[in-house]
Amino acid sequence: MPVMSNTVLIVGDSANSRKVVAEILESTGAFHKKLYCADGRRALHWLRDHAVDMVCCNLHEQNRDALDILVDEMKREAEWADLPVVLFAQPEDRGLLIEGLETGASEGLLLDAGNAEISARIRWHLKNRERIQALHHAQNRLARMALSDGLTGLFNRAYFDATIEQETARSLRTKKPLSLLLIDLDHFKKINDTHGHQAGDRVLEEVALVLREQSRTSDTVCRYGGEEFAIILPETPRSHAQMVAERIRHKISTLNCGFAVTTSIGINCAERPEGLVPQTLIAGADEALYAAKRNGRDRCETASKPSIHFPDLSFIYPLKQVAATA
Ligand code: GH3
Ligand code: MG
Repeated sequence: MPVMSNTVLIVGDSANSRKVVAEILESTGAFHKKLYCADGRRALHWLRDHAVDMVCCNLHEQNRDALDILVDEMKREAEWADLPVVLFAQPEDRGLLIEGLETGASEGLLLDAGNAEISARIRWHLKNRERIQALHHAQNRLARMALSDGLTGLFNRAYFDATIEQETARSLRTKKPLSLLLIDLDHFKKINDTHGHQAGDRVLEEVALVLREQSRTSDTVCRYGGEEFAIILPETPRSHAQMVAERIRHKISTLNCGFAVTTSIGINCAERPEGLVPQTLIAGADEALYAAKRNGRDRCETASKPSIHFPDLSFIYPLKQVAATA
């Protein structure tokens, strides 16, 4: 049987109880590394610091509560929820194994079950863990694909829509400013028509690189539409957003694509975000972008109106008057 490259964490409250489990596991050939600890609390420390593929516990009446807590904690942490926990017990403690399984352990084995059965069950759980991990990876990859743009690797419009909502809510809560840049390539249709669609695609990739390089990790850089990009800048005042926009405009105008590439950028900032809604922030940036186009392109413009949407409360006044005269 080939030795598999797995790590097991053996939990038992005496050196002898750990040794018994270690010897049984040795015969399975499933582990190249064994870690040992005495109780559930230490087990959680090991799990935090080491990549472990399975937890095996020697269970008896005295440590059942501590191991229950360990299993419970593991099921609550997403990172450990799928880590197999195998309980071993003496034949007279079969009842404890059943209780352990009900608490959430993956397997309960009698210490005298025999090497063949133990080995088969341990290997099944390791394989099952591999399958679950592969599923998680596939799921993460799909989630990334669903939220990013295939050509530039930037976040896509769906991600932008969700993030602008989230950042607006955060900005309302923290009362910190929120800025938005809308960036549109100038006469991009002409670039496509003159140099071909593929050259146009390369320009979009180059521009995406500039946007990434020029923004902070806390900013969200998205492909908003065909040749339009958006950057959400949390906790960023107007003057800083203007500086970033100008830097981006300049960098793009100096790109070496074999032909001139320029952009127009619309900036909007909610300095005091009371009453802010995403639509107002976006509309302001959009108006500023069109002003940049109108004013000759290859330039940045900032929305003049504050990005605050105060609800119309005029209907309250007649009500107040009625209340006052009642
Ligand atoms: P303006 O300066 O007013 O923004 O003019 P423009 O030509 O950039 O704007 P317009 O909206 O007329 O044209 C946008 C062009 O962007 C048309 C479209 O074919 C091109 N485009 C959109 N998405 C892609 C893409 O993924 N790849 C390439 N190569 N071109 C794209
Ligand atoms: Mg354009």
